[in-house]
Amino acid sequence: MRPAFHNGPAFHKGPAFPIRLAAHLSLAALITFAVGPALAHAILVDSTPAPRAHIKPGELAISLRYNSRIDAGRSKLTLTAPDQTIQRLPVSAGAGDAVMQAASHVAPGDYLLRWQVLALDGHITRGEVPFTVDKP
Ligand SMILES: [Cu+2]
Repeated sequence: MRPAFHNGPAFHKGPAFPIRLAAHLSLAALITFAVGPALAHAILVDSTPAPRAHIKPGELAISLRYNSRIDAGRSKLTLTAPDQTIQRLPVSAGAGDAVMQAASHVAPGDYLLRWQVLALDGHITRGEVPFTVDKP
């Protein structure tokens, strides 16, 4: 596991205690109705494109899979293009709510995907997936 995949611990210092407590209480209510794996903050376990992958230009289907369920609606994904412009990509939930999906159109150059996800335990994690689009 590359460190860049999971720099969540810094976020654990984030919200003040009462906010954190409230978040956990409301999430506990949600969890009562959830059937699923044990709670954990989300760690990226698989991605398309893979980190440092070289891919072809054109339509790109992005898929990020985590070790636990995430709230895609409160997670976000940005794509930094070779010219350093940053675009926020609309995301949707994938299989088992542990996958975040998006799409983009890419031309040759170096890109950086930045993800930030909210897991059901109320913790936010984030990371980066750099990749390169080769010339056709
Ligand atoms: Cu956590």
